[in-house]
Amino acid sequence: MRVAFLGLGIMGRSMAANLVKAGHEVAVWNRTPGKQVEGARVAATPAEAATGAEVVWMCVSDTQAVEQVLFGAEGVQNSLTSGMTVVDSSTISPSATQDFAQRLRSRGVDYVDAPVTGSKIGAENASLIFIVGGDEAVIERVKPLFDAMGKQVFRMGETGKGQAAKLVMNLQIALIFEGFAEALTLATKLGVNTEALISVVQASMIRSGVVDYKAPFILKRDFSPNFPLRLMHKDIHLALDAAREARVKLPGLETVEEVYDLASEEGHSDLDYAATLTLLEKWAGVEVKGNQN
Ligand code: NA7
Repeated sequence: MRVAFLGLGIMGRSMAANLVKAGHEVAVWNRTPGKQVEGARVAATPAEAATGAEVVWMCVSDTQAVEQVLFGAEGVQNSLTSGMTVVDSSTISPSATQDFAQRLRSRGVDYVDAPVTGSKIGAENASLIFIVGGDEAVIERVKPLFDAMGKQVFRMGETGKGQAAKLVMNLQIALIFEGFAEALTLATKLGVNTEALISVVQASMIRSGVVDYKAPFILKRDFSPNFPLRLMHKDIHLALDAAREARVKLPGLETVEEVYDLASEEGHSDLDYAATLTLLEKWAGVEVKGNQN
């Protein structure tokens, strides 16, 4: 298929590379020039990338970025053709998603929200899970592209439902990780061996994929970003905004938001969200260690 891929960040770059690998004809664009993907044409603007494309796929940071890429002066809106499909793998506001979809539909363009879970490693290995909202027939049409970048597609309902589901997924990741980080901090203060604790956690009913993913990095004290803290912080805000719109109270997430506020003030925004642990460690006066360090 002819695809325009917009946004070559941690996720987008590997996703576009996997489209090229699967034999699709890919044009890429990134806001800051200089980023490229081997085998793809580099475009100067979103509009130029989208010219002649059957599918426009976005993976940019937030709601405002998606709006600019679509409707900005050099945005995709200048190259829309009837029958085109726009897919958004950024994690953004569900209500803004519905608005963008409506504006594009009025021009004969289909819209699918397809945020992902799987972080950097999932993007690199083409093992992402897509959490999708949109028309079934449209989703089926772009299936070869989903297959090239991921391992599973879950349709959650109509447009916006993919984003809504993604927000509540990340709500859980943030809370589960906070629980794990608080447990490691208290355990260290109480003199419990970290690796022994992780073994018993993973053998018990509280075992978790979040712990599987994050424990090796924590044991190495490697807080380089797989999923940057600033993006999880954004998703916490999006979930709290959606909760306010729906008049739902989320006291756990409100508390975790404060931890992310403080971690950002400490300058940890570009580290992995696992770096929230370092804040707990600082307050407790301990450092969580593996057996090797
Ligand atoms: P990154 O690595 O922070 O990449 C973000 C990308 O978004 C990057 O290409 C940015 O371009 C681009 N961006 C940011 N703001 C804008 C605006 N205003 N206009 C156009 N492009 C923009 O994030 P990830 O790849 O980890 O994640 C991407 C999404 O998936 C995000 O929603 C996550 O929550 C899930 P830059 O290179 O900075 O010019």
